[in-house]
Amino acid sequence: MSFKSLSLAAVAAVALALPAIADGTISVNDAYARVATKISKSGAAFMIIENTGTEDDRLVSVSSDVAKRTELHTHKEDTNGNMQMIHVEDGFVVPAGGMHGLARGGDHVMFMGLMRGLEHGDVVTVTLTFENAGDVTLEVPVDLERKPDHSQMKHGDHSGHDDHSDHSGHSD
Ligand SMILES: [Cu+2]
Repeated sequence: MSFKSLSLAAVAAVALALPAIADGTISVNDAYARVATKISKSGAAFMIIENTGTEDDRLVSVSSDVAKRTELHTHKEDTNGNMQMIHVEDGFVVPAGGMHGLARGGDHVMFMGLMRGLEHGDVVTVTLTFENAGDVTLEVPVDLERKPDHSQMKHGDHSGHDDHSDHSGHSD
């Protein structure tokens, strides 16, 4: 009996811990958004996009009602060695059976002209549009405590803060 309730609890815990949005072939993990300050007019979001399908897919655009414009960006070094952000019109390929990471210093979702100030713990709704999978809408928590980290696939690395509220209740 206690064994059964224990395993049920374990199942529930796993379900709650799943941040992924799946449409069958695309799942998004470890999404978070950042702003430099509470009054910043721009911000960015990062995540791991996984393609479990058998065909390559492509993230072609992104939208959000949190900003006047939301674009797919990357960082490129210019001829003077300065890092510049550029709008990637072609989007990002997510290979079949593979993943594409959006991370600080690299590819990212860019919010330009934020409609409101974002604070740690806020949640923004972002819709990713894929060439094959279509729209994937996710609730992205604003996480201002996350350190830049190039090994984001490493799990069990959440630094003890627990401000994940209930992210159910999509607006559409
Ligand atoms: Cu950008």
